[in-house]
Amino acid sequence: MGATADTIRHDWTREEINALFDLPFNDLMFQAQVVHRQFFNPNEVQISTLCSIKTGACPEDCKYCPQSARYDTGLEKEQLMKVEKVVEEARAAKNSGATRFCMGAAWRSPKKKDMPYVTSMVRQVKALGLETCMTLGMLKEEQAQELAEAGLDYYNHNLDTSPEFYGDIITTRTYEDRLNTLSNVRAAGMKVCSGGIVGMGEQQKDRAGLLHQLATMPQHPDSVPINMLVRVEGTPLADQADLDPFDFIRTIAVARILMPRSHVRLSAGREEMNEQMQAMAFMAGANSIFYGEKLLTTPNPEANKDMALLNRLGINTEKYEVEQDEAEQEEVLRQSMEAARNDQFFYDAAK
Ligand code: SAM
Ligand code: DTB
Ligand code: SF4
Repeated sequence: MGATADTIRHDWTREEINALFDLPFNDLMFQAQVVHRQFFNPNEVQISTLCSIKTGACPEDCKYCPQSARYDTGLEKEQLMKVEKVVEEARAAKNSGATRFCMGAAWRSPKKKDMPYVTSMVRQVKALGLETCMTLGMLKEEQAQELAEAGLDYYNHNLDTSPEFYGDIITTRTYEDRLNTLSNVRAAGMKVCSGGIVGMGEQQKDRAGLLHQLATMPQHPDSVPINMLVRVEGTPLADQADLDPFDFIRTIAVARILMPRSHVRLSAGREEMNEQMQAMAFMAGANSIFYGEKLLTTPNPEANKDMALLNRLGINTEKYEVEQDEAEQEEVLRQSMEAARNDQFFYDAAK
């Protein structure tokens, strides 16, 4: 059933997806490798660095999340980070080898007053020659357009799990809300990053249900993060039982087969995985990682350990080509910083 460029399917059925999950492990891995090699260089991974631009005190009740105001996880709540500080972190991420900078905010959705700041972050981070990604919660059509106009490359908004299991995890926003945000992001012309979390007590049919939703979208998400639950003390899922590591790898392999052209990200949870398991995830078709010592609020493997692992596996990092040279990028950065200072001036004056 080898997929080719003109046989990318959007009509996968739940039965077909369940059948992939039920394959003997080696058969599933083989199929995933065959598909992976048709669409990607199997020895290349894309690397993204995360930055929490607004931490904690989130009004939503996602049971896995250390940033929800409803659970006491000992997290200091913070204001929206200053644009200059974000740019500084983006520069450091670039210098340590990341090609995409993902900015996350613990919001239900951005408020009107936040938009000039976040669009200014996008312009300035982009001017450094990095790809930009944001995850700010739900977006209305106009907000998606504003971000797209600022040049945002990717928007991350996860479906998290199957429609059936979703209500056990989040009650403050619906599955439909999430699908609406994703279609607003697509309509605005940005790339979609959407995936989910495994290890929350869901069943295999829920992992199949999540991938079914993603793989039957009119256009597959360009990037599909598969997170393994990071169990954080104080959250309702803190004592969730271990997930069988092979079930995690199966989820990656099935995602690879269903969405051959998408980057599948071996996302949160690597701190708990040994190197063999990470290597197996790459064999199953994962070709992107979060890189840098911290995810949003929880630890991630050290950058030099990751580089050492990639070296040992003969895996190179994917390049991101920008059209401008360094001098032109610096000039764009200077101009956008100046524009940002003006925005700030008008914002402060209007307060
Ligand atoms: N507040 C925004 C939202 O939820 O849309 C953006 C930030 S939120 C932290 C982004 C994603 O991180 C969530 O959708 C979830 O998939 C993932 N996430 C959060 N906490 C996690 C955890 N403990 N383990 C694994 N993934 C997690
Ligand atoms: C995604 O799918 N995983 C990232 C990113 N998108 C924003 C977040 C993982 C968060 C893990 C828990 C934390 O560090 O707070
Ligand atoms: Fe808030 Fe996002 Fe965490 Fe849910 S996942 S509590 S929306 S920060």
